[in-house]
Amino acid sequence: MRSKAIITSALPYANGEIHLGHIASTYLPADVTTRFLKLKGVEAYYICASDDFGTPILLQSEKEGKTPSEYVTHWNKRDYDDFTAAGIDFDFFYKTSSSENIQFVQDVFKKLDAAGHIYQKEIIQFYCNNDKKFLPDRYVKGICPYCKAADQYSDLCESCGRVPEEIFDPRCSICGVTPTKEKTTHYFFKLKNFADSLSKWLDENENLQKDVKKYVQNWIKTGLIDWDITRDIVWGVPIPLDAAKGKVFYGWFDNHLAYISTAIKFLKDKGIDGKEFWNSADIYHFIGKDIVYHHYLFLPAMRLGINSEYKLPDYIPTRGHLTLQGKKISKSRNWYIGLKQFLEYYPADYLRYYLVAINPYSQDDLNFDWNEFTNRINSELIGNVGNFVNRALGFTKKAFDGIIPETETYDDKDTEAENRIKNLSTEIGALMEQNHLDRALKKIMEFSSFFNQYFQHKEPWKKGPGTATCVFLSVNAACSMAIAIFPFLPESSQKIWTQLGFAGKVNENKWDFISNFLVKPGHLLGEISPLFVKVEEEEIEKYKKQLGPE
Ligand code: B3M
Ligand code: ZN
Repeated sequence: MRSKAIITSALPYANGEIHLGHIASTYLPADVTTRFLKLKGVEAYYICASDDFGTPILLQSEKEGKTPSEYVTHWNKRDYDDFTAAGIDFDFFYKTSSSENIQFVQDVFKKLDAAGHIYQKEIIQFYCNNDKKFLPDRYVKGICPYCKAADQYSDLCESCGRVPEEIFDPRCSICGVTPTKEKTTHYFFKLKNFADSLSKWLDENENLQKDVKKYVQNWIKTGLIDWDITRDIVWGVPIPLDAAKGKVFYGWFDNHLAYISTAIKFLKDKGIDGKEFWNSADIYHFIGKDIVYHHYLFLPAMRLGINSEYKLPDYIPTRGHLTLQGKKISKSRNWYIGLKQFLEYYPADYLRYYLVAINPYSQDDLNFDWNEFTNRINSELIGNVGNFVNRALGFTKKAFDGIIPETETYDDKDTEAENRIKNLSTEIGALMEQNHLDRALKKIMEFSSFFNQYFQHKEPWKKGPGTATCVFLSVNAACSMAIAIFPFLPESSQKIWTQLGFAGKVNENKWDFISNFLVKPGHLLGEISPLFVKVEEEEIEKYKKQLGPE
């Protein structure tokens, strides 16, 4: 672990609201990790931006009668607000259409070009004589040549999931007219040049997930294809060549460069040399498994192509997709839960708890199930953590006026409890460093469960010998938990911290303080109240019905 880190998560398209699927695979794991690194004393920054360019966005803004720039400004703000409400705490949230990114992308292109990694080629593209424009990607609709589904985009069939080589019965998606085929000159990035260096980088980087590396290596073996990085549309980063007037870069050429340009801009505003920081930091890019190709091949190849002026990522944590009640999330079929909507029902910490708990560090898909959500929140978060903290603090308040007593001698059970606290920071810390956020959270639950039993076993309400020790250790266990759950459940963590009678913010602590017995004899607790409210089954039934038809 380096003393500096930059964490990014896949940039959300400025094209619609954030839903639970987005949160589960990238934003939440990245947020939890950043909060952890900061507690560890790492100078860590979580950087993100809206992904503003591309054909779908241009098309949608045209449909809504807005300029693309108005359109993305709206979604940039809305997405940021929704993230913030979920406790996703970016250090900086910017946009790929920023002047800084445009400049940076153009510079990178010039360097790649000078190094011989770019070439031109004449290609044939659909052209609409009615709208007088080239029709890339979503501008053409037709019949999928594979599954024969009608009304599919030329770059993706939503019915069978394949990318049609050539769509049948093509139509301009704006006016419905059959397009003609015209010649146009496109710029290509020679991805093929990088087969060996990419393969070497994958081999040598121990921090990348093994299973992902394996199939990426396979792609390299089967042969890489050069990348068409041009679009004949008006919305994008202009290609900085006289001969390329009216052409812009394909969105996947500019968007991941915004990881760097956004970080540099943020650091510059803080008076920090961005390049130096980047190159001495651990670089994390959190992604979902559908964009492995772009992040394990295209992104590193482009960085290699400019002589690793900005170093390649150290970690690309890749997770699976979220399904909803066992079915694929689909916005068009209304089978999704918007983040904003969810947060009107339940606190962000409930969502964060559940989505981390079911989310392993792997590419396996995970499933959001309303009943499971209810059970886990009620029995684990409330029945275990909420119950223990409330019991330990509540009892101390009642029996000792909230003042922590001096300890007496320790019996075996007390010593075991003491050791649990001593070991907690290293135990969970190790799992967090290995990206196993779900296992780390589970360890905290086991810790809480142990202390519930310990408290029950000690029966302090009988006021027998050992009561003071039990109270001292239990309150300190609650304190350890307050810090340990901060990356996962920041709001609840702060509540415990305040109830413990501490002023200030819980994240002013260091991670190691989890094991430091911060609550001393003589300390006075704050006001105690229940941390959580139960999830009611009737409500859940109501929310289930709000999903689209099954
Ligand atoms: N905007 C969203 C996606 O495909 C896309 C990610 C860009 S990351 C540089 O998930
Ligand atoms: Zn047309």
